[in-house]
Amino acid sequence: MKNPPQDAAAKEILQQIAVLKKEREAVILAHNYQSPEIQDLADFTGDSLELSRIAAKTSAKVIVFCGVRFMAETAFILSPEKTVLLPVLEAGCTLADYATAEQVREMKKKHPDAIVVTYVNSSAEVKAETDICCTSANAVEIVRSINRDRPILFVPDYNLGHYAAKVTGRDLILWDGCCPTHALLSTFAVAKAKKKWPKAQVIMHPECKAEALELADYVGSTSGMLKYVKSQPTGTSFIVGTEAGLLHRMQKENPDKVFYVASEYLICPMMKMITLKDVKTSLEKMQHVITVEEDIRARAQAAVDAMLRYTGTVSKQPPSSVAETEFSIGMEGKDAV
Ligand code: CIZ
Repeated sequence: MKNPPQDAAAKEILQQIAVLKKEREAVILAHNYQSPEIQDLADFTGDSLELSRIAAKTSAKVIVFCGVRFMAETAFILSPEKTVLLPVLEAGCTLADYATAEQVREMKKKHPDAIVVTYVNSSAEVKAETDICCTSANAVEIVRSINRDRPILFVPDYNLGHYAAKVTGRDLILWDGCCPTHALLSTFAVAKAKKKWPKAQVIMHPECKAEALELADYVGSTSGMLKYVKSQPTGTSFIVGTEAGLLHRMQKENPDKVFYVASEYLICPMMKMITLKDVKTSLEKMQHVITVEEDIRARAQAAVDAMLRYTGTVSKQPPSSVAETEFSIGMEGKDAV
């Protein structure tokens, strides 16, 4: 049951946020994994690719990024003239922490011909060592677009890399990192959910382990899953194998369908750190400002822009001082990077 005093308090905070947002000329972006109240408050909700595009295009002076640190960093990388705020500084990403710039440089020495493809779930320093970034929405497309005679080092998510390798038939050099939330989803848990809801389709995120993905009817990013469920007939039910925050948006946009989370453990503690009060305080005190040192930012921007160019959007920044990467000549497919 709802608690009326709490509702009144939340309403008051929401009003204060609306006033502050106007004063600061701010836009609020929320990742699909954020808590329902944060998703409902945001101007835009999406995956990291969609939010990167919005961050690159918005005319707002301040971006309040309700997500985790690498996402706020990416927004700053694309829009250094804006103030990017991360309401909770401790909201990090365990997957991103699996790779340091130093480790990537070491791997590049071992594989000097390799194209470095880095998942956006990575630090700015790691992006700066990268040829082209990808998200879970375009990892397959990006890998497929690289000339077959070039080896590919895929950083830092083993499972996403493994999935992209399987779909494209490419032999990738994989990094030993993972998202603990997704990697913990076992085949046992998925099989149990299937037994409980036998008519439901199983949709899963490619950060899950390969053996669990074998049980899926559809594999895709959060935006891919949202599109997929929309395309299915009224009354369809789904077992959802990704962070539970996505179910809020799925149910809101598809009231005619039924969603079950594949496991009660599909909760990323980092993604759940930001509260309404944090957003208000963030706008009030203009905290926590996320910046990236210029040399690193410019190199990271080249890698993010390479991805955005490939998927049809470039950041508004003037071309970075970083030279076009030589592999661009070797790209196959549509607009070569
Ligand atoms: O790319 C993203 O935003 C992540 C972390 C997951 C997804 O599939 O949206």
